[in-house]
Amino acid sequence: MASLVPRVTDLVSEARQVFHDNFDGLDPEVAVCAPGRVNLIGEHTDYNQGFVLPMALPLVTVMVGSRISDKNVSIVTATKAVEEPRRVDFVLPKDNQPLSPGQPNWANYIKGVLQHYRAKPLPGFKAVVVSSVPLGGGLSSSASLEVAVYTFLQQLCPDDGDKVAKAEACQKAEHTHAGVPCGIMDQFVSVLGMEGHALLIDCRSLEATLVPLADPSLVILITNSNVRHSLTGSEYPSRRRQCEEAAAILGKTSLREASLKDLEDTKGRLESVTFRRARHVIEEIKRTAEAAEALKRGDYREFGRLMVESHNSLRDYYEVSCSELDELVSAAMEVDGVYGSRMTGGGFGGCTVTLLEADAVDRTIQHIKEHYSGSPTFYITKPSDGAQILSL
Ligand code: GAF
Repeated sequence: MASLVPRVTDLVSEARQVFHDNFDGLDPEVAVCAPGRVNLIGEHTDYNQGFVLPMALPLVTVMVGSRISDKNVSIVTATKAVEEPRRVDFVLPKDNQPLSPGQPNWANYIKGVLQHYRAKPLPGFKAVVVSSVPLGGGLSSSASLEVAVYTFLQQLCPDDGDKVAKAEACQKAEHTHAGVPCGIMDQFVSVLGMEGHALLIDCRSLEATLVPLADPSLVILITNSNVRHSLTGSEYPSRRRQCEEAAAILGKTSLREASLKDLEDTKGRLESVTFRRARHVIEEIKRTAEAAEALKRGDYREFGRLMVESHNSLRDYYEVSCSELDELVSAAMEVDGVYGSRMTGGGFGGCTVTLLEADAVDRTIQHIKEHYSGSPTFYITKPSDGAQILSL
C-alpha cells in the first residue's frame, strides 16, 4: 500500500540514459548520490543551537557527469516536477567572481554549491541530476541536491574531505542562492547519516551521536500530506527572527542557553507571540535530548509520547503546523500499535513521521486514508547512509 522507494541503481540508469541523450551519446564518468532526511524530533531547534534527531532516507538525489577541459557547465535535470527549462548552460566565472542566482530556480541550489565549494579552481563539467526525494515535501530535497552536487565536485576537484565543513558549505549555498536562512540539520544528516541509525546532532558544538534504530519490530512511516509549502516564504525567516529577539531580551547568545525559568522571569518584557515561540524552542531542545535517551533504551512508548508533545507545541506555540498535518497526526494516533506521530520539517504542509509497530502498518495506512481529507502518499523508510560515491 505504501509507495515504493525507487532503487538507487534505477535512478542511476535513468540519469545515464538522459546523459547519453543530451551529451552526444557519451557515458558519464562519475556518479554520486545524497539522501533526503526525516526529522524524528527537534524541530526549529537547529538555528537555536539546540538538538535535532534526524535520519537519512533511502530517497536520494543522484548526480552523474564528466569533467570537461574548458570552464563550461551544462546540467540537465531529469526531475519532472521542476520548472522549465530543464537544462542550464553557463560559464564558471573567473577569479572567484560570484555566480549569481537566476532562472530556473532549481539551478540556484547547484550554483550556490559551486560558489561555496571549498577547493578551487573548479573545472567545467556536464551532468545530469535526478531525484526520488519529493519536492517541497519537507524531506529536504534541496539539501540532498546540494550535498549531491558537492559530492560530485569532490570527484572532479578534491577538497580536504572535512564532512562538517562540507555540510556548512551546502547550508551557505541555501542561504545565498535559495534565500532560505536554514539551520544545519538537513545538510549535516545528508552528509553524515548512517544506515541503521538516527543522528543526535548538537547544533551548538556540531557533534553528532549515533542512535541505533534498526529494530525489525518497529517501522518509521512517512505520510506526505501532498500540501506544498515554500520555506522561501516569509514564515521561516520570521520565526528565526523571533527566536533571536527572544534570546536577546533574555540576555542569551541563543535560546539553547535559556531555561523555562529564565523565560518566565522575563515574561513581562516579551510580546506573547515571542514568548510562545521561545517556549516551544526551549522545551523542544529538552524534549529532543530526552527522546534520544528513550530511543537508546528502546522505550518507544515514551519516544512516541514526546513526538506528540512536539507536534502539539509546533501547532500551538510555534504555529507552523496546518490543518492537513493535524488531521494526519490525529488519524495515526487513533490506531492501535502507533507509538507517536508528528509533523516533520519546516511545516506549513509536507510530511508527518509516525513511529509504530511493524504489524500495525497496513491498518494505519488504511485508517489514515479513510480519515484524511486529502490524498496522502506513504513511504515505509529506514535509516540510511549519507552521501555516497556510486559505481557506474
Ligand atoms: C527546514 C530547515 F532547512 C532546517 O534547517 C530546520 O530548521 C527545519 O526546517 C525545522 O526544524 O528543514
